[in-house]
Amino acid sequence: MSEINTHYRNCNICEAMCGLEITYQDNQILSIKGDQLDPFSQGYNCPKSLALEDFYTDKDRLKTPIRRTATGWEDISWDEAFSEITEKFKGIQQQHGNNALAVYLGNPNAHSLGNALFLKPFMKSLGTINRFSSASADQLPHHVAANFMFGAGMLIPVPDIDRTDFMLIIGGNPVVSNGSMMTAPNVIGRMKAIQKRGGKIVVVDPRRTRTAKIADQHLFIRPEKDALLLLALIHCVFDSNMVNLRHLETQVDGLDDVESLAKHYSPELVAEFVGINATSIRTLAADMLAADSAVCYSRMGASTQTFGGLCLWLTNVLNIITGNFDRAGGAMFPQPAFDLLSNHQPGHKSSFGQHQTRVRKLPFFNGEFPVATLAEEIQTPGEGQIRSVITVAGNPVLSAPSGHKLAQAFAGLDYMVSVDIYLNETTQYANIILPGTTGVENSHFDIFFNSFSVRNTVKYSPPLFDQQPDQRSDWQILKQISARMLNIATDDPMQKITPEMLLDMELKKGPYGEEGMSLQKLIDNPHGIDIGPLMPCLAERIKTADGKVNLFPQIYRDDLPRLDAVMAQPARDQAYPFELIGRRLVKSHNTWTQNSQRLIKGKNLCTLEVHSQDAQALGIKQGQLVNVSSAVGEIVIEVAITDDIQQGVVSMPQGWGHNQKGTNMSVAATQPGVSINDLTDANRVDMLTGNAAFNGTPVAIKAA
Ligand SMILES: Nc1nc2c(c(=O)[nH]1)N[C@H]1C(S)=C(S)[C@@H](COP(=O)(O)OP(=O)(O)OC[C@H]3O[C@@H](n4cnc5c(=O)[nH]c(N)nc54)[C@H](O)[C@@H]3O)O[C@H]1N2
Ligand SMILES: Nc1nc2c(c(=O)[nH]1)N[C@H]1C(S)=C(S)[C@@H](COP(=O)(O)OP(=O)(O)OC[C@H]3O[C@@H](n4cnc5c(=O)[nH]c(N)nc54)[C@H](O)[C@@H]3O)O[C@H]1N2
Ligand code: SF4
Ligand SMILES: [Mo]
Repeated sequence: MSEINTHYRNCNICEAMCGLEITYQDNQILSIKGDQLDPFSQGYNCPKSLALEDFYTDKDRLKTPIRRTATGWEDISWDEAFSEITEKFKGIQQQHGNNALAVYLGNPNAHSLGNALFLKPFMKSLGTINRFSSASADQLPHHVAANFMFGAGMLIPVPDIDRTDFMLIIGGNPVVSNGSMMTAPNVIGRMKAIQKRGGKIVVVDPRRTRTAKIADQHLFIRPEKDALLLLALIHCVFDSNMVNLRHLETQVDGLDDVESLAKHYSPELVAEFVGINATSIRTLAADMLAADSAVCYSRMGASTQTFGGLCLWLTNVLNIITGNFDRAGGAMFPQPAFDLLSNHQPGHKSSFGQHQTRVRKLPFFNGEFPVATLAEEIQTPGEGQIRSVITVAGNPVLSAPSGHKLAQAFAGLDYMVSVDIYLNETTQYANIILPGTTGVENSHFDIFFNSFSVRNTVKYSPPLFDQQPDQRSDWQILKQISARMLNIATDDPMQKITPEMLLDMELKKGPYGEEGMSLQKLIDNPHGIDIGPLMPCLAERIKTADGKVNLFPQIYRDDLPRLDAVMAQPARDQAYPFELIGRRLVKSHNTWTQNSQRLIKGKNLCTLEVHSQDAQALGIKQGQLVNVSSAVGEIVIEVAITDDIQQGVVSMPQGWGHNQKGTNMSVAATQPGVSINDLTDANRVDMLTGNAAFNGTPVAIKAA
């Protein structure tokens, strides 16, 4: 046995980028703790990070390629797998055109240095425009707003949580999720610090979440009415003559147009629909305006709904007109050491709507189509039909809207491949599964989350354990498929490129390159390097052609009649009188961490939260099983009665439903839960952006 060693790395599970201190001996992990010396997370870590050990040792995790046979699965060599896959892909593309092959990219890609760097050439080598990803089940409206207002989809303003005096959180539960599109390790500590310095936090959510419970004020809102609330808040800012663009006075176009629009949406007009009375709306606006600095932060509750596009645009508008943009304590742009915008020319023509999906005509953006359309694009015959799919680190059967229908679509494909570590609800339909290394076996650098971070920091982590000779990392798998698709020889110099080489190049060319930023510098500083708080930088970073913020892009103007129409509709669907929303749990991450015993042990948490008065009216009791149905599906789930949810709204966790035959996640199967996406309807989308609308899915409930 060798001696006990210590390794420092960032956790790769969620967006918070927590620094970890891991002690190990030979190839065994002994302990995982928060790294006190990480300048950003300062010792914080959450219970999920301990499971990095479990994913590493998991007996169910795949280590070599497997191929589906008539009776089960067989191990095959990497070479055989790559040969078969590329031969099949080429055959299908020759016969049906390049776009007959589609790619689905899941969330862990964003947490992987190698995947983030090699997916672009991988896509190019496949030559298809059919890319789908979890982004359109998540944050697409954020990117669309950034694209049209600031000229680049990745130019995302983040709340300066460490300096703000007033934080309005709309549809986010960062105390549980640890923050999203807002990388902020120990977000709970950062929130408490707002209150300690005399600031205030207000949460707008149909559920009294853990975040709402620590906030100074919680306002229950009806699902999917946030755009109306935001318009009313903007109305109040104009109404009280408090518009103040500060240093952006000459840099914002469209202020007058926003003013004429907002005139119409008084708090009195929207109150009934939103479920918040006009006085409370006016007080909320006044509180925000009275604070020295303030920020409105909207997340999943605002983006995964039928008006996600409008919500994220209006959130930016509110921050801008209250003088809380590009300013300490407001919404600010990070300046990451690896700058994804370094090659982005101002005035670059956006790809939004360049193509449309074949069946439903939803827009293409940022290299992809909405995942809500994937099943129909596979199942609808005709020119351009998708016949083959490769999933990379994604589980859309559980994560995409109407996932159960996507399962049927996958079952009918000519050929499917999955790059994944588990035989799960999605990968079971693959002909071949290619398992990459994961977690502590990989090197780590957060390309994306540094771009959404509340502080500019930078950190690289090498792999903790070497990969075994018969293992491949995801990026090696992607590269090998690319090379074979393009018939590139194994000794081609391109084949020698590693993620580290590309990272070093980008760091040197990035904003701190001249100050000596490089991979070596990061290797020499294993706890990470603090660059400092976010700085005003709009003038340098904005990518619109004229360098101005477009406060009222045309696409939103065109979308507003759809919002107005809502106010003319009856509030409830007669057949499906309840509105279903999702919830995240502290100890699970999306669909894939449930094979860790330490994370799933304990009582069943996959329950349907129902308000006590609704339960009484329905005659249902705590712990009872109920049948929940929607326009597309039906599940049976245990009831949890609570008053922490708005009447008429019910909530269940997302990411569950590990009860399917044909999967091999043995621990997850002991506490399988049911899938919320057997109920969510792929036909419900934000028509503007194409993002899935999970929130407010109409459902009916009856005793099972
Ligand atoms: N109803 C509802 N649906 C939702 C949501 C919701 O709130 N409500 N949330 C949405 C959101 S925000 C997201 S991001 C999506 C997530 O959607 P997905 O990305 O499709 O789902 P994940 O559970 O993240 O799936 C990760 C997959 O990657 C595999 N995996 C894990 N680590 C690795 C690795 O290192 N390499 C490889 N190759 N594979 C790996 C896992 O086995 C799993 O199959 O779900 C969305 N779906
Ligand atoms: N523990 C844990 N952490 C995670 C994840 C996880 O699965 N588990 N997933 C990670 C991922 S991929 C992401 S994208 C982030 C998401 O991070 P968050 O957005 O913070 O997470 P959610 O819990 O989905 O928060 C959405 C909130 O919106 C509310 N809501 C639902 N409908 C509406 C509505 O119509 N209007 C309003 N105003 N609110 C509404 C819900 O009640 C919920 O509280 O979390 C990340 N972190
Ligand atoms: S909060 Fe996220 S990044 Fe931090 S330890 Fe937990 S899972 Fe990992
Ligand atoms: Mo996500």
